[in-house]
Amino acid sequence: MSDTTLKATAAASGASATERFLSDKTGAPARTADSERVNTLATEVITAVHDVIRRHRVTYDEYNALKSWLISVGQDGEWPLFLDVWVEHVVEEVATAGRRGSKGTIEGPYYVPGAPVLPAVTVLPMRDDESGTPLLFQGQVTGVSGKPLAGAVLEMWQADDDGLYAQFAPGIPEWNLRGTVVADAEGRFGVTTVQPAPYQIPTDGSCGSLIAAAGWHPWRPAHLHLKVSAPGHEPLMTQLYFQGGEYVGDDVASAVKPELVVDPRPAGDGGHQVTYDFVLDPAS
Ligand code: MBD
Ligand code: FE
Repeated sequence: MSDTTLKATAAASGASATERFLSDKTGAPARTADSERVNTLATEVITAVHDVIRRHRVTYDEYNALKSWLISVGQDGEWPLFLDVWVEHVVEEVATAGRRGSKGTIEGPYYVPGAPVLPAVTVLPMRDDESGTPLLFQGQVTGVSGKPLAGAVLEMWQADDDGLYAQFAPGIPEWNLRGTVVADAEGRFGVTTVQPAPYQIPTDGSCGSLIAAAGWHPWRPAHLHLKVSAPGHEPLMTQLYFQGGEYVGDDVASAVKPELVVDPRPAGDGGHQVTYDFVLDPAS
């Protein structure tokens, strides 16, 4: 990207991600937790922090650096980013441990409900001059018995060829590379899109400064996000990655699983093509 004014700054994408989380009912804080549960979890987290301080003889300078960093995470709006990158994958692991259908993975901070509704064979909304390798992504949604699921819906969202997400980076049409695809009566779909680029955590905010200070890297491998649902079934939150792509083996968000890595083949028109089927568990 040549025009640096079009870069997604930490403060801009963080503010959007925070706003999105707060306005999404499914993201609202659980109000049902009983005090015994809160007591257990809060006590164990705080005790784990005490253990680290004792084990590493944490100094007042380090304590104050932590305090100012935590304040800046909130000021930058980067709590959704921080939590989804470094914590969510374990929550997802615990939440889906009993599943028999397709593996899922984390949602991340950039899902937006209500993307344009599209037919089973479709093109994701994109700019006339959208850059990137064209990708035909097709497959079928079934239950664990193999029964095709009529009425399956695939919500898709992804970064563009610059690694940027519509609604979280400036200058991109609202629903670019976002859609709600309604599969056909056999649960089949065929979506034309472009291959996304790897995603870089903003380097100018508090998550970026943690990454730099710790000597980590800020990258997620290129990925497609999907939320697949069908009546009477557990929704599947997942992502697909590309075989041989950068950072597939070293995702900053620890969200890659072997079952989620696809290997698109040349489609003949200069684009690529991949088939991936989704198996949904029955609603619990
Ligand atoms: C992303 O695009 C993403 O998917 C996650 C989990 C975290 C940050 C950016
Ligand atoms: Fe993402």
